[in-house]
Amino acid sequence: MKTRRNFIKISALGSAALVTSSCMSSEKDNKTPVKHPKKILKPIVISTWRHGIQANADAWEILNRGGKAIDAVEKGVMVVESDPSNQSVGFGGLPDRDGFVTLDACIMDENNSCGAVAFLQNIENPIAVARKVMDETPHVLLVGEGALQFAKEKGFKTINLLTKKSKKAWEEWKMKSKYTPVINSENHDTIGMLALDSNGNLSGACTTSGMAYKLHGRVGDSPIIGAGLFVDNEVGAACATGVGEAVMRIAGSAIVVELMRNGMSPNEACKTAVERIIKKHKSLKNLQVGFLALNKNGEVGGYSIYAGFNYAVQSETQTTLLDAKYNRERD
Ligand code: SD4
Repeated sequence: MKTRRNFIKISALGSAALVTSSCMSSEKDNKTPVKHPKKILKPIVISTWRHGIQANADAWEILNRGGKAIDAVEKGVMVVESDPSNQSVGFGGLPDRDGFVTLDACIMDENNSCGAVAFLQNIENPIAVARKVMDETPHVLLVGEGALQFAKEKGFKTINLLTKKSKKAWEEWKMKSKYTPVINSENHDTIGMLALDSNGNLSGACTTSGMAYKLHGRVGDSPIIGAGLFVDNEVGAACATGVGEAVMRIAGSAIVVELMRNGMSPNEACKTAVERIIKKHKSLKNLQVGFLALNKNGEVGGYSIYAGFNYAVQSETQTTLLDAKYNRERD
């Protein structure tokens, strides 16, 4: 593991502190107000949860030397995919109810190009396969055996993704679970990452082993463009974490971007999307969802149903973990 950067925890700062806001001032004659454009905070990278701190650090190495957002987000999330101690993403992820670790990932750049893989097994870095789908095929999404075959053709090595620790957790789950997948608001922590590079271009990546002990074959929101991730270089980017079924039902990340297009701040857009999920579900028991957003000015925001969602921010001036605002405390 690489050395972590100096790290300052700042709670619930919100986007305001990150960007110099627009101001009105007077021309020489003191009559005509001139609107100064917002100072754009770039480059900047943000990602979901505490594991985003290290991921941001890796992405920052690219952004800080003037590299592209798409390369930064791919490299950034790979560090979490490859970390065996992380049981919700990539290698070491918790398996489905039959003991298979199945991975979902997608990536999207400033040209609306995108690539994704779903239900992919035995590959350590699904995001890199998604990038190849984007760059080297006319398609957006490959799944299962076909995705694996494609990865092998592109030279990816196969490995066993199920670590001893995750196998043990699964065996314990089997003893008490009666083979029934349960939605548990703690058993899924995707990494979604959004970046704005020094050229002002946005990209995003999202990767996960999905909900622990899910039905074999289940695919969540994370590889679905518009649900787990969406980027529109004219407006902003968004990603989601939490119960993927709820995110897919409202096309979550696409909605967040559209709300920003209509003038909302990243925080307001995430909040409005969460409120839509709340409205559409009769029961919110264990239904944790969090959205993260970044706009063209480098403003960031996050919002979740329940308290507890946080996200990491890295810019020239900040290395922080922010607690997202939320709708309610846990039941
Ligand atoms: C899924 N959304 O598979 C993913 C899991 C997750 O934070 O995000 N966790 O439903």
